[in-house]
Amino acid sequence: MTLADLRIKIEQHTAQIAVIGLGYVGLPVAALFAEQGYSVIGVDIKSERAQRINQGVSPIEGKEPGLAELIGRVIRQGSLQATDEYAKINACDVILVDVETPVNSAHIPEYQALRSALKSLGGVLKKGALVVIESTIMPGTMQNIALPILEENSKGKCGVDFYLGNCPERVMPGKLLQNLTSMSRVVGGDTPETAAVMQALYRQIVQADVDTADWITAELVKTMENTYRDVQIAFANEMALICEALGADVWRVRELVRKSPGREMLLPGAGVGGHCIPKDPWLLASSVKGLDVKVRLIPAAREINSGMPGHMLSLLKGRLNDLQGKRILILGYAYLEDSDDTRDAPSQYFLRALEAEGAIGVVHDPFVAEYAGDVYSKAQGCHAAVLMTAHSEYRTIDFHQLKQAMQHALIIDGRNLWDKHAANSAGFDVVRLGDFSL
Ligand code: SAJ
Repeated sequence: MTLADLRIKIEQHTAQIAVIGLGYVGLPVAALFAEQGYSVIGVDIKSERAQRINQGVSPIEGKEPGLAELIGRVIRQGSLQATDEYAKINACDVILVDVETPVNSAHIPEYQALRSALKSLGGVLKKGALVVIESTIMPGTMQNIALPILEENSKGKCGVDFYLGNCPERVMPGKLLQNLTSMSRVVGGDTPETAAVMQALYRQIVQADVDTADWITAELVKTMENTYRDVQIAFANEMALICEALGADVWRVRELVRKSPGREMLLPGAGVGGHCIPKDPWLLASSVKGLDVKVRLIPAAREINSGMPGHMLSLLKGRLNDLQGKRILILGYAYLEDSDDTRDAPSQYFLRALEAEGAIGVVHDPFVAEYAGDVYSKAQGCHAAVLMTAHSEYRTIDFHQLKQAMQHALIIDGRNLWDKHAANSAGFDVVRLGDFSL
């Protein structure tokens, strides 16, 4: 099959599509192509996950508007089926790869899942098929890892026997379907002709720009956009530390800085968590390891942001000094407000540091089942309340009721959620991150 043949099948919706990895990226994208009338086969090594999907049940946690209904619909229509067997995708014309790409403790991606998926795919790859890697990868991965693994295992040649592209995902928990259909995408092809066919494919589900590029450009866009955000947040955090040292209020300073055009200063906070922002800067930095370029800003920003949970501990110790045996209420365990996603959450690091000081962390989070419940009951006997995640529920907390429950009226606000004076008037001593103004 030539690229021209493939393009026709894509435009006629007769192309058979496979999606490898049915997680929070792969499953929604499989369902969206199935909804467009394509026959889609999802592959996941977790057979119980495949079974649940075949029963029309979404295994994706958290509130994802429209996703469960969409999965149920396309399963009932028979346009989506899930399996744990790679053999079932040997007739597919397009294969999307959505497996995880974590980094190790040295911040290097080892790609176990990606290597295994591409090795298995290579063994069943149909001649003339298009393979698109959607996972976030280190720039250079397409050329140095994906290409050789696929050529070796398919015994074919890229650009002759199969085509290979990179289309980085841009999803966010809580808005998976909305993001997949409304955010622009970059499609990097082994050749401009491949990129053009990828553009035709993604235009079937994306109502935003689909921009063509080469591999390295597509790889750089995704890792760079998240590194940009990490550096921006680190700037805000360092400004908070400066304001504390100078006895100023970073929140007031930030408000006035933002009045200057082009100064969209982001928010200081108790830390930076999630599945993308803490990881992607390391993917970008690793791409130039050993090359003649000094990467200083990226690791420095990572050091500032990953140091924020520790800074929250120092704010606490500044008031309680000895934490041994103290009960500390931790408000928020998810990494993001009004989300149940706890991946790489700052609260995990804060809790560990707290326990290392001999304190007892009492965690509350309305979105995380094991920590949900009545916040005032959790506050019973606590010596301080530390706000780590700005869940909306906390905005309207009753300071008087909270004070009654607690043994000591101390609040550390890591997200500028509360009006300091309201908490003061309820009798609380309030320490707000970045605000040492009198
Ligand atoms: N955070 C701050 N200060 C800020 C913004 C965020 O401390 O000003 C913290 C959050 O509390 C959280 C972490 O950073 O712990 C990440 O927050 P995020 O708003 O960046 O949310 P994510 O992790 O879901 O990032 C996603 C990314 N989207 C994709 O990878 C497709 C990112 O590129 C988006 O910019 C971001 O959502 C977004 O704009 O919401």
